[in-house]
Order: sequence, then C-alpha cells, then structure tokens
Amino acid sequence: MLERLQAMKDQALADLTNKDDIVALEAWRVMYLGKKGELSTALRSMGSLSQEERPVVGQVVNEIRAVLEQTFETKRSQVLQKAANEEERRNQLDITLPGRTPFLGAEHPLQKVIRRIEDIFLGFGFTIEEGPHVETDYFNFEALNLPKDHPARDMQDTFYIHSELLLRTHTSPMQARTLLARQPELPVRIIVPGRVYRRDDDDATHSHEFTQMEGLVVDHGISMSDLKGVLLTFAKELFGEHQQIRLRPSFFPFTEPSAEMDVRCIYCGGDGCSTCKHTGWIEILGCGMVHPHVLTMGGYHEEGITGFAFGMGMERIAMLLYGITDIRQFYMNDLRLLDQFTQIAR
Ligand code: 2NL
Repeated sequence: MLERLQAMKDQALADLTNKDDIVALEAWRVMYLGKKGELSTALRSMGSLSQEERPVVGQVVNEIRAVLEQTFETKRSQVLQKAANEEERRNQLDITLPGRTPFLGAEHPLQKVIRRIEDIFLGFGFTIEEGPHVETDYFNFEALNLPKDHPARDMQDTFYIHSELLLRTHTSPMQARTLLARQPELPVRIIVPGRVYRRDDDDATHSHEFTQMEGLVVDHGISMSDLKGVLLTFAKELFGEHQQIRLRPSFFPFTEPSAEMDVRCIYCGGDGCSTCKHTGWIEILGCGMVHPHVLTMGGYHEEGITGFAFGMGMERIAMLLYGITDIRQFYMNDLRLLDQFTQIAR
C-alpha cells in the first residue's frame, strides 16, 4: 500500500512538470487531488487495513497530499505569472518600431487637368460657373440656336427624361443661364467645367459620360483677335511657352464664324507621328464668335456687344498630357493607373 502511494506520488509530480497551462493544471488537480481523485480513493480504501496500519498510511496520505498541494500551488502561480507577463509584453508599445506608411491618395488625372485649366483661366480673370446636369430642352438647345429640327436634338444622341427635360449634352446651357442672370452687366468672362452626357457606344475614344470645359467672353467690341490671343496664351500655359496654334474654319450652331483649334503635336513637335496622324497638329478645342441670336436670347441686345466662346473635352486633353490611350481608363478606378498620380511614392 505504502509503495503504491509512493509510486502514485512520484507519478503525480512527474506529470505536473510538463503542465504549462491553466486548463491542463486543473485536469491534473482533479485527477490527483479531487474528490474522486487518486488520493481520495486511497483514503476510502483504508477501511480494509488493520488497526496498526491505518494511522501510518493515514499520515503518509496526508503528507503526500500536502506535498502535492504545495507543488501544485507553486506550479499554478508560475503558470499564471508567465501568462500575465506575456499579456503585458503583447500590450507594450515599442516606440523603436518604424511607423506604418499611411495610404496616400492621388488626385484623379481628370481632376488634375480640370484644376490646371481652371487655374489658367482664373489667372486671366475668368470666374468658374457650374450648373445642373439635368437641363431643360430650352437651355440645352433652343437658347443655343439649335432649332427644333436640328440633328443634334435627335433621340439617338441625347438622354431624354421627357420631351422637355434631358441630361445636358454640353456645358453651354450654363453659359446661356449665366448670360440671362447677369445681363446687362459686362464684361462676362466665365468658364464652365462639368460632366456631360451623350448616347454614344463606349469605346477607346468615346464615352456616354465625359467632361467638358467651355469658356465665354462677352463685352463691347470683342473680336476674333481676342479669341486668338486668349487661346494662344492658354495653349502656351498648358503645353509650354513655345507652343503654336492654328485655327481651321468649322461649324457650330451657336458660333459664327466657328473654328477648330490645333496645337503643334506635343509628341513629335510637328515632325509627324502616329498620335498626330503625320499631320504635325492635334485638335484640342472648338471655338468661335458667339452667334448674335445667342447673345440676343441671353439678354444682350445692344449694338457692338460681341463675344467669343470655346469648348473642349477634358478627357482628350488628359489623354494627350498623360499618354492615356483609352478614355474608359478614367472611369475604371484601376489603382495601377491612379497610383501613378500620387505626389509622394508609397
Ligand atoms: C467643342 C466645341 C464649343 C461653344 C462650345 C458656346 C456657348 C455659348 C455661346 C456660344 Cl453660350 N458658344 N460654346 C462654342 C464653340 C465651340 O465647343 O468641340 N466642344 C467639345
């Protein structure tokens, strides 16, 4: 009996040495010191012992219990202390660690170009006007000298909400609105940037939503040479001081005469390349002298009041400046494109 108790004690102590978490320790305690554990079982079996043996075995059992309990408590406080230390180490702030680099956003290439062009015209004394994307038929077409039977009013080309309401197909309606709001005040010098909508099938160079910037100047005695001077200065500020321009005759219902403006190819300098289709020139905007009928509808009736206007596509200019070859890239939010416009590298 005494030998069995000794063996059990040795076994228990050996078992305890590799218990290193609180759950394993508790299982050990139940197994050896619990009510149904080994020691309790040994005590209960003492009934079968003789009178002489009982106190001896009883004393040994109590000694073993004391040793096991004490060893258990020591082990338990070691394990608890170790867990507490680890917890503390996890919560410690290591001020020597390098900081986490913050995620840096980038200005969208389209927005970058809009801002650059806005800054140029703000420098010329223009102000920025913005207006509704849902427009009336009157301001989108009628007030711009596009009569009811004009092909641009075709259902095929315009997103109509109903017969009198539509998504603006250009930013010109806001210019017409500004004329009416300001008349008879002069001069008028405004640019209107914004999203416009056309029923187009999307491809590399067409999008049903794109971004336009139009400009309008109205004053006494404004002439074609004012148009040319402002647009040449604009081209030099955007593309470089040696930039040349040329104007080619064109047609718009809201201007007369009308022209298209080309810049010397910014890739080949005019020598001819695939971008300029070997012409040495790249078209960047449409322009002209404001049609007298548009001025009259805008509330400017006086003889001698004239104006010029222009309009350009922001995506087209951004594609030229940044070498983007597909207009759909502007709307896909692909970080591989957008990351290239971050000011500071990640
Ligand atoms: C283009 C051509 C143009 C205008 C827009 C305009 C506005 C008023 C009166 C007269 Cl209120 N004209 N805007 C004039 C000429 C051309 O845009 O190719 N845009 C992308």
